[in-house]
Amino acid sequence: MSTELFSLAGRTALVTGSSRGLGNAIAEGFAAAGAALVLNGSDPARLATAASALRAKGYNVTEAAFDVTNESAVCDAFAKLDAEGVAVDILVNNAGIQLRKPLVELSVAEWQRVIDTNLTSAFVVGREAARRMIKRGKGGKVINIGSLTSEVARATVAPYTAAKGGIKLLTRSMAAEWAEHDIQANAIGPGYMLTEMNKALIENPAFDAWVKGRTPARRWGKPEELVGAAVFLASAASGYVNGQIIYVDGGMLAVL
Ligand code: GCO
Repeated sequence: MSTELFSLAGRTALVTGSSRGLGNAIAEGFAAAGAALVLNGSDPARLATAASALRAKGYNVTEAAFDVTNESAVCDAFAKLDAEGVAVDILVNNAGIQLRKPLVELSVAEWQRVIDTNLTSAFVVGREAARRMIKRGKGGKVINIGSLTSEVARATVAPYTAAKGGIKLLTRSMAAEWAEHDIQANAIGPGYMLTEMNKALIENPAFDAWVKGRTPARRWGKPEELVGAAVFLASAASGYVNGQIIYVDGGMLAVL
């Protein structure tokens, strides 16, 4: 079997929230598979640093600094890419935040900020990308980043869980409407990964022990361990895969 099946050569991938963490790891994996990159982040300085690091490795990187929760900023960013002749073939809706707080202490504003960042943004950015993919008539790929909390809940992360549960069914909704345009919409559900967002958990001995005990692999996941699933879903190898979520979680969801 040719590895061409997994090549992203000639494709352009936009990964939201790709200045660091899971998004940056996925973006670098795409570049190594041949894709040109559109990196996104809300902090222009951090985005520029991330872009420089990838360019230093010889990769083709465009920077798109925009806040995924701001619809007009998203639309302006896509209009700018249009003007620059940058056509997004692969979209990864990765941008997300975490807020750990009991429901009874949560404000509506705090709830809304998580929902807007982790779920609504995937709809808005996905809509803008899909409009262009459909118009171009060459198909495309949408990969939404879910979570273990797309399936199960953990106390104190309710807005994140509600958003990630929504991501699972938004992915299926995207598949329902866009598959006929040869756009495959799927998701990846990372397990407990070694990221900045999880720093407080990683550094908490009791939580660290819980993750290692609860996960069959007996360890946290590394961001680069998402690259295989991401490249699969971004490549021709997944041309007949729609509406699925692939868990990269060391087996945590598979066991009690
Ligand atoms: C938490 C973590 C989780 C992980 C991940 C698990 O507070 O429980 O942040 O949400 O980040 O989403 O799949």
